[in-house]
Amino acid sequence: MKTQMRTLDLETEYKRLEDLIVTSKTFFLAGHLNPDGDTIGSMLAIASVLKRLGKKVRTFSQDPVPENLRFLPHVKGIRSRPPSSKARFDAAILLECSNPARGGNLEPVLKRAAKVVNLDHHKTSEFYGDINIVEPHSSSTAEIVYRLFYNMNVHVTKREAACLYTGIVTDTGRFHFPATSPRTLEVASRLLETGFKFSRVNDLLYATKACEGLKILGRALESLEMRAGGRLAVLTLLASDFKELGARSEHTENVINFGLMPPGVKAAVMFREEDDRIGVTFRSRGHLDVSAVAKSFGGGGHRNAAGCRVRGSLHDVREKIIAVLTGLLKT
Ligand SMILES: [Mn+2]
Repeated sequence: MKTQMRTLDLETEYKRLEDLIVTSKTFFLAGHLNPDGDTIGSMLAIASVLKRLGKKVRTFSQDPVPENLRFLPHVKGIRSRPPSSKARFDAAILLECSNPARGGNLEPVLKRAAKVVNLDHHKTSEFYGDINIVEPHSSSTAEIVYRLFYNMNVHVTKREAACLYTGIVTDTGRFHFPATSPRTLEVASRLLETGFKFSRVNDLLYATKACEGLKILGRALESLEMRAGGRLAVLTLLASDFKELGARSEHTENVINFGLMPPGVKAAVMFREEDDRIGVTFRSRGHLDVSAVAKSFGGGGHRNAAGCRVRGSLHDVREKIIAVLTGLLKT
């Protein structure tokens, strides 16, 4: 692995990856920790195409695939155990990993791989691969993978289309976020033309939720408080809420986004009372940088989406963080 200049010609990199695919026989595919729809969808689509081309493929995710993605074809083939120390691959393709550590403990297998490929759309990518296809303006890695298949004249099957569509629709928040481009919609349209069960995929992704998840959402919404003159929404979940409803913190995914819904809200914060800490999730609109707040409490994230876990009582942590956010919202 060597670090390369960011000025690499993208077309050349695509061509080099195509050549690598043609000349290689064994592939290792890995995504990032806490995998999402884009990581898993892209991985499964590439694995399927490679297998159709007669290649041997090993798919790997150190963390388990989230429950709502387990309907994807061949998802059970994704292993959480790293390959043995004897396993050697002609190519290792990393999806959505700004650096190899994002994929977990991949160092041993990457060292033994003849070539490492970095396929990503995050602008923080470190160009660690022998081949780097990094497109920060792409809505998703799935959109990049579609372009690769298109360049290779690969006909996309219904199942592969369902995987790539899942990547695009989840990463764009259902074609909602600013990274959604005319090209994104064009790719989605081409995928739809394959005739995969579009409505069924949407149903499984967006209209299916565990009872515990629904109940904890209800509890969180009931707790909604408006602060900072209506510019800050606060959601609070107690340890007793989780216990009573049989819910776990994974059931609270996306709950924070409801906090941004009341008109006039600039930021939302959710507090979860956990065993020894308070889990805090932030969302904001526009220029308000909640990652800076999260960072000052030992966490991190993006400008508009961040989180941290803080020691202390719910009351103290809550008041401290609300005070900081209220201060920021005054300016
Ligand atoms: Mn992505």
